[in-house]
Amino acid sequence: QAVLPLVINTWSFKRLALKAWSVLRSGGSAVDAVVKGCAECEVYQCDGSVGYGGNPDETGETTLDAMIMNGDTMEVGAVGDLRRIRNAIGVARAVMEHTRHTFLVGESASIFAENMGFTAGDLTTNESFSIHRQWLNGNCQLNYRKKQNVSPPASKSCGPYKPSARFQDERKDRHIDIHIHDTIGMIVINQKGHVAAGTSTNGARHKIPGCRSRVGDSPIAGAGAYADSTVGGAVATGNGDIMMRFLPSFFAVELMRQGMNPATACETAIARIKEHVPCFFGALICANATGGYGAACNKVQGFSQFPFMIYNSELNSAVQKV
Ligand code: SD4
Repeated sequence: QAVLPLVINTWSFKRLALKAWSVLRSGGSAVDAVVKGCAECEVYQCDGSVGYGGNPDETGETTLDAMIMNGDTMEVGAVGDLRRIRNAIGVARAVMEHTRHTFLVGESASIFAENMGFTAGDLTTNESFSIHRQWLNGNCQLNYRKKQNVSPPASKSCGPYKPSARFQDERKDRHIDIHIHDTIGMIVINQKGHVAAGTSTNGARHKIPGCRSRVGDSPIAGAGAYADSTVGGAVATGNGDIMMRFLPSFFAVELMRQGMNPATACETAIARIKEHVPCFFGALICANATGGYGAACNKVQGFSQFPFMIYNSELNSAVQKV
């Protein structure tokens, strides 16, 4: 028997599960619930990894990635490297509902948002400023091979980057600090079985900025999130530079389509990545259209269980699970 509606989100942030549930209760759609749930995290800067003022890029600017997918229509709206606008998932929704496009990035996304009436402002805070200063003083060595004979940069950038054999090796299995890396991902299935899934994040800390911007997995359909109302939905968090190559959310939904239960679908999709990149940091949550759910993570760096929030009609409140 179906246990619907269902709200499920990555990590142990309760306020967005409560928000999404209240949106459903007041007659909102699954898309409304995901968008308003994730927006709650953008406002409250969950963990510093969502919304303004977190994970600055290597020039110190915070930029945002987000997407929303409607599992009834298979429409997607997404933004990557969004600047100046706090409500990234709202802009993603506007892309889905007001354009014939799927994914806007960088300045185009920001200008589109401004034209749609989203408030623009500086996404930097004292905290993100000081994270950036500390990184510059530490030689910018987190994401790139250490440059030879270079003192801490006075400039705002750590580039240019020259690929080297060593750099290629590191890329295959790069160690990423899990504490600088989170995405809010949410799946909502309403009473009628309509599925929506979405994500919002400020991405990886100290990513490459500007015209060569790094965009993570979170706004990519099938990587960060996927929804199909005939099957269910999935959302991912973790090292997007690795995870986007395997489209884990799409893969998990397709496994559920073949009859796999959500927990096993999550584990199988994580295991596929692990075959190629054993130490990647990442997790996936899945839900099927009858309200079954599960989660899996790659057990590395002392990260043995993945916390997520669940709210359904049986629990009748938002409960943290692992
Ligand atoms: C990214 N996947 O941009 C995002 C960040 C994240 O847990 O989820 N970290 O790579």
